[in-house]
Amino acid sequence: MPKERTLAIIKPHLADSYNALLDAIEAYTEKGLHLVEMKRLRMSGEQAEDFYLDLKGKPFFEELIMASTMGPCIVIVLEGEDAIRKVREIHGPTDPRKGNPAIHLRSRYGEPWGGPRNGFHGSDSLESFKRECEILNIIPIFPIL
Ligand code: RTP
Ligand code: MG
Repeated sequence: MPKERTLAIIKPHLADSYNALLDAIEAYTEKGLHLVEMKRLRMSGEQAEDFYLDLKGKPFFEELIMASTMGPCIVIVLEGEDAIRKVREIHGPTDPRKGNPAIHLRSRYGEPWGGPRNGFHGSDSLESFKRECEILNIIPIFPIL
């Protein structure tokens, strides 16, 4: 299986937690993924609305934008075989209560169902990865060999 890249984000409410960051990096690298880039940035309202465009109109949309822009987040570009699926599996279900804290980062660190405050984002496809990098001005520097 060829290598691919994906974007993981530690959301602002969790971005000051070194435990969460170190735990996440350990979980990603244990699955054979490599860190390509890591950046701390604060999304503007415009960037967040664009990032979550497919969810516009949902009842939690405003809260999601607020939670995404309240402070800096940590953006991590990961590379490896099956990276997109692996990262989403490591994060666990959207609702942290539906996962297992011993296995899933969201269930370990996300707030009990607060929608936007589940702690982690992972790209759901290569197209989403590229789109998200563009919105956040991330240029993964090395081309995949
Ligand atoms: P993500 O994109 O952040 O990795 O999460 P996901 O694929 O598991 O879920 P998605 O449907 O893409 O939703 C994006 C983020 O919106 C918030 N959300 N709240 N209250 C709700 O029902 C609800 N549904 C989604 C979550 O913060 C989710 O990560
Ligand atoms: Mg998603």
